[in-house]
Amino acid sequence: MNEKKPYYITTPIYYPSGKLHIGHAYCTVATDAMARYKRLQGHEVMFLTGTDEHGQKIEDKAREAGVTPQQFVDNIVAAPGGVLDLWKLMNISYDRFIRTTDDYHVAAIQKIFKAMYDKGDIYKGSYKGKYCKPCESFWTESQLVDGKCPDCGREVMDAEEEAYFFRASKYAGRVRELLLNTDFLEPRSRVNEMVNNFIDCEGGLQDLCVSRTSFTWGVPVDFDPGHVVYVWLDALFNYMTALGYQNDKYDEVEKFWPADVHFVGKEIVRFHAIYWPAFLMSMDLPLPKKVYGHGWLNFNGDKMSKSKGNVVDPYLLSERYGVDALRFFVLRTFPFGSDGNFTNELLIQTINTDLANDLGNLVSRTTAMAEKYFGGRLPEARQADPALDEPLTALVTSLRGRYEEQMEKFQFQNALEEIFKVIQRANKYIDENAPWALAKDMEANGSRLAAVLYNLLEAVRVCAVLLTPFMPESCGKIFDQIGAEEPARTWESAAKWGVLPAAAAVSKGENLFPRIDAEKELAELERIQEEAQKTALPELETEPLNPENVDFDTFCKSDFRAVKVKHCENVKKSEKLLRFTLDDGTGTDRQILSGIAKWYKPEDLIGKTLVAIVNLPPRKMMGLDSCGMLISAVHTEKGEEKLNLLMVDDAIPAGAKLC
Ligand code: ME8
Repeated sequence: MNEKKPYYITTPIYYPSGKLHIGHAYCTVATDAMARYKRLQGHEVMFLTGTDEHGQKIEDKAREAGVTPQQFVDNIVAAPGGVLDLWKLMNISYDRFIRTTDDYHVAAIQKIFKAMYDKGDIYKGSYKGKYCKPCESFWTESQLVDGKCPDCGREVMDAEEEAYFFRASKYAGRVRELLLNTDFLEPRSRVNEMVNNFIDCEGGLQDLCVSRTSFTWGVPVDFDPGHVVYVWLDALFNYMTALGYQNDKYDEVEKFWPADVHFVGKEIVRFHAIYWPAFLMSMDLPLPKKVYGHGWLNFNGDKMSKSKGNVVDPYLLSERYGVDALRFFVLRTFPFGSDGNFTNELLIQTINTDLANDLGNLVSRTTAMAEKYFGGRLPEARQADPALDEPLTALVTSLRGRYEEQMEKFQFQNALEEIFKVIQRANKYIDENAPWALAKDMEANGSRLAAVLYNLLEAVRVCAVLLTPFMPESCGKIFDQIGAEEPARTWESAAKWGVLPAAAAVSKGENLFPRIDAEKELAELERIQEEAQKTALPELETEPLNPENVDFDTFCKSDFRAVKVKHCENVKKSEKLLRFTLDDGTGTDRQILSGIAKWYKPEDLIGKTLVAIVNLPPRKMMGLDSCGMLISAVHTEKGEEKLNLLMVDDAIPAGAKLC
């Protein structure tokens, strides 16, 4: 065993741009379980998390909120219900929390940027390309997917500005080797995607734009005012500045670098698996041992997103079922490397099956029987029955090895599966030995009954030791109930049998995982989540302005006219379409079909003066010609699409041109 060997593990540092949801908590809970597991093994662990506070998105949000960017991020990081609060609630045992606005980090980034510049790995050029504002990512034309951001699928805009570039191309060969010929990036399935899309693509790995001049909320490039350091360069180096790299605040680079593993979500694997090693190569620094790209948690099959109002609130769920149940659920149910689909049904089913039925029952039955039959203290005399006992003891004593194998591969789901096989086996052992039947004749069977209960307590103990990284609080309570003092809670003790003293004080405590009435609870959850969705959704949302210019001559070609509604009716067999007969001032009726039946009754529109574009080519809809388009205003209110036809003063004559 690597007694006290330092172990360094990190989460991504979060954008404090809004409330964190269960997807964010997923990675941090996984990192926490891993950190606790390593501590249990005896390693000296550094678990780093933090917040990534610079960039245009934060600057924009702060402006919208009418506060400075610093006030904005402070409010989300440190305020009640903020990031620090959530980690406290989720029992996250981080050792260090970095904020990229911390002075020591900012100064270190300036030094790093300058060093790369002096080396010639950062040079000044002009940036021309596409920019995705929400992702703060630059893209070349060829990287776009259907003209949109390949990460988030949103519109990108043209961008051109003087900028510094990082010579990523210089390191392409080394990064390619690293990805293809080592275990640096896992799961392995992510390697080809990285190499094919970003290195072996047309034009090879592009140099990366690493400074911006169009906003100011970032680490200033100290030798060139007006430039701020690109957020990803700033953010990635947090993993080293938090140890003291290029600063005096800490002095732990020697001890903890290179990191044992960076856990990151799949959409940011690109930054961690390509640019991060390239930056480190440029600075002649050792590379982290591993980057692990985990999957996403979706909700009811859909990507969680604030704008859809379908984010799952970890506060709400922890309050209802307990933090441990939630921590357990996300790691027990979804394979860490793949996407998972979070549903309320699955959550409740897992709590009921694994925690209430299997684990909860095992603990409460065992402790209740120890109390009932022996007043909570088992007698020394215990009569073994190898044929009945050994299948259980063998499974328990070999559990740690199987668990460790899975934990080392970050296969939390499988590690937990191994534990639950033992729990299920132990429940079966109760049925096989029928302690209640033995108890009928204590004189004859007392020592056999003591052996059965002792074996069960030992099985519970070993499972609780190995479950501790996942459910620290509940396991503490289990230890108390079975009378397991510190030596019986250790990693070493988890591979041994017979560690609990015979006379340990066992007491049936509170029911750790009460069974949930699924039907009632699901209905309640749905109601709460719908309610929350309504309040989470913005009152009013409008489409972002189109960043693309249209030239004036093209615009002038569009012929907008005032038109009067002579007749209007629903189109047969169509739920959406209304058929308008319009006076457009020419003396000949114009027919336009419009998909607005959801918002208007035909009779309410007769006689109104509307606006239409009249020189669009005719289109057939439901077998009818539509000659033009009515103009309406669209927006979203509380997630619901709203439409208002543009109506103008009735004094405006039909056919009047709008210009
Ligand atoms: O990416 N399921 O920050 P972030 C699983 N600041 N993981 C999810 C998720 C979901 N539904 N939604 C988000 C950033 N995440 C950068 C990191 S590191 C130097 C800089 C994960 O707040 C996401 O994949 O947008 C990412 O790993 C993490 O939450 C933080 O996302």
